Amino acid sequence: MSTPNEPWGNTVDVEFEDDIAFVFFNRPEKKNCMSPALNREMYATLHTLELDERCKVVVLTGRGEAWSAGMDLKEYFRETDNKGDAFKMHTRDESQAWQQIKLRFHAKPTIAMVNGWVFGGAFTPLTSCDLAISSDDATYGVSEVNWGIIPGGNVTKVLADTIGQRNALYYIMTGETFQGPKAAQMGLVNESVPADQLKARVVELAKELMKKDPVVLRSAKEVFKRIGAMDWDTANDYIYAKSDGAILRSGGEFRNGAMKAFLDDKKLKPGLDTYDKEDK
Ligand code: ACO
Ligand code: V55
Repeated sequence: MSTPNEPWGNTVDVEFEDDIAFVFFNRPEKKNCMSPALNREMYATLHTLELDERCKVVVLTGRGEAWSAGMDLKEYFRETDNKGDAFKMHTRDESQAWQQIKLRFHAKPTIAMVNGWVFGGAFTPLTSCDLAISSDDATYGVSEVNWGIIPGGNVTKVLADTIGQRNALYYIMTGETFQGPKAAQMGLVNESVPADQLKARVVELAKELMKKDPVVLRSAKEVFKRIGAMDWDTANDYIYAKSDGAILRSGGEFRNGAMKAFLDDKKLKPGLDTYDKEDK
């Protein structure tokens, strides 16, 4: 049941396992398409998980056959068409808030675990996740053109940034579907694996991320996501500032311990292994 401290439980669900929060799009009967209510619940859920100690990594996945079939054509488009501009813009903001701000810059590492259908607007949360592992049998489609709109919600932007002009325009203009292996080949996801290995591979990856200094991991991804819009000199200065900031905020214990293990104790090869902070 959902409680005031746990804002999920309706259109979004959360399961904790192995220090991972599995966050589910939870409208399986609607192929997990994103309604205004889901967008609000997803924001509240992700925001809450930033401070939840049971969550060291967020895995975003879907209940049932879909990851997410995109925006809800009925509740997000048709039913907001006649409610006035202010309402429409408010609804859009709620979608952008969780997909492009909260998820993209989430305090914890995020992995998309793509279990099924991914259409249209779902490409935005997909690419907002730091990493993505797909099931081979997941089906993707930039289907907007099939029903008469251009890809909005920054779908075109995220496709240009991930799969490049040739692939992006092909799928934007044809609306054809493709499967997990093609998604991996284009760089839309990191890997595609057989459905029965999907969760195990995601858990393995999450555990690798958990070995790192979380403050450093957060700064590293934030820097990557922000520098695209910067010129060379600004990026360099920003990266130094974030680098110093991360050491200050983390206390530098991990970094200094690792240097000692490598330079003094000769028991770590940081090129080959992650420093184990328990192994002093
Ligand atoms: N918006 C609203 N309702 C949806 C959506 C959606 N994006 N996707 C699925 N549903 C609903 C269906 O209307 C249906 O509702 P009902 O049971 O009340 O009739 C229910 O989910 C189940 O869907 P079916 O179509 O019956 O399931 P099926 O397995 O035959 O097909 C598929 C699945 C291929 C995902 C199909 O539902 C579909 O094409 N969905 C739309 C995908 C899409 O183009 N999304 C929009 C992208 S553009 C954007 O996001 C801006
Ligand atoms: C999409 C379109 C939108 C939106 C969110 O194409 C996603 C996907 C046209 O508005 O607000």
